[in-house]
Amino acid sequence: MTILITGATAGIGKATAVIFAKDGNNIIITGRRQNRLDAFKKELEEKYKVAVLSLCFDVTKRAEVQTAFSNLPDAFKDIDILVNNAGLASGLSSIQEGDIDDWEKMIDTNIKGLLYVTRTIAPGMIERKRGHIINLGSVAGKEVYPNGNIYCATKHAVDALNKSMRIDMLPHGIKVTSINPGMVETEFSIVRFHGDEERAKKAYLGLTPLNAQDIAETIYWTATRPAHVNINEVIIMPTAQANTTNAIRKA
Ligand code: NDP
Ligand code: 8X3
Repeated sequence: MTILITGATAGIGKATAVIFAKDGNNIIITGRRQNRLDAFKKELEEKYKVAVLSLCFDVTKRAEVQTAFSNLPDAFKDIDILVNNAGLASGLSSIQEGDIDDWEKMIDTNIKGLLYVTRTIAPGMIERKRGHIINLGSVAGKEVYPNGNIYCATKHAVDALNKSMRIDMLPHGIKVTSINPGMVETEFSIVRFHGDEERAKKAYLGLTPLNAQDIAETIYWTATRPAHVNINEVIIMPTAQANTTNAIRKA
C-alpha cells in the first residue's frame, strides 16, 4: 500500500510513518522542515527497505498543496491511506486576550490545511474505489477546556468534517476514521507555548501521558481492520486523564 502522512517530521506523524514502514508499505512523508524530512526518509529507507517520498510544503498554502501532489512518481500515485495529521495548538489564552495570529495559524492548519489535502487526494481514491482517510481530531474536538477556545473549535470542526466525509465517501467505499487523543507528549506543547520547553513539560507533570507510539498503533489498528469494518472514531486517553478538565497528578 501507499500511505500518505502529513506532519511526519515529529510526534504522532513520525511514529505512524515508522509503523507503516515496518510493514513494508510505500510511505509519503510531509512537513515544512526539509532537514528533518531528508534525515527521516534516509532512516526509513535504510532500516525498513521501503520506498519513501518526502514532500516539503506548508499545508496552509493551497497552491503548495496542489503543486506537491500534482506530479507524483508512479510508485506513489495510488494513495491508499491518507493520515491527516499535520496540526497544532498555538497559545493558550482567554478569548478576550488571545493573539489573533495564533488563531489564524490554528484555523489555517487544522481546518483549511486538512481540507486542502483531502480535496487533493480524495478524488483519486474515489476513482480507484479504494482508500481510507484518517483524521487526527482530539478530545478537544469532543469537549472544551479553559483557554482552549480556538484550538477546541478547530478540532470540533475536524470532528464535523470527519462525520461529513464519512457520509460523502460512503457510496465510494472509502473508509473514514477520526482519532481523538487526550494528552500525548510530543512537540505539541512546545509548539503551543511558542518554544517554552519548561512550560511545555509542566503540562505532563505528575502523570504518564500517552506517547506518539500509542497513537500510531491505534491508527495502524484502524487501518488494518477487515474490508467490511470501518472504525468511525476512537477516543483515547491517558489512564490518568478522564476528560479535558479532570486528570490525576502525583505531587
Ligand atoms: P507535533 O508538534 O509533535 O507534530 C506536528 C506535526 O505537524 C509536525 O510534523 C509538523 O511539521 C506538522 N505541521 C504543523 N503545521 C504544519 C503546516 N502548516 N504544514 C505542514 N505540516 C505542519 O504534534 P503531535 O504529533 O502531537 O500532533 C499531531 C496531530 O495530533 C495534530 O493534529 C494535533 O492537533 C493532534 N493531537 C495531538 C495531541 C497531543 O496531545 N499531542 C492530542 C490530540 C490530538 P513541520 O513543523 O515540519 O511542518
Ligand atoms: C491535544 C489535547 O487536551 O492538550 O489535542 O488539547 S489537549
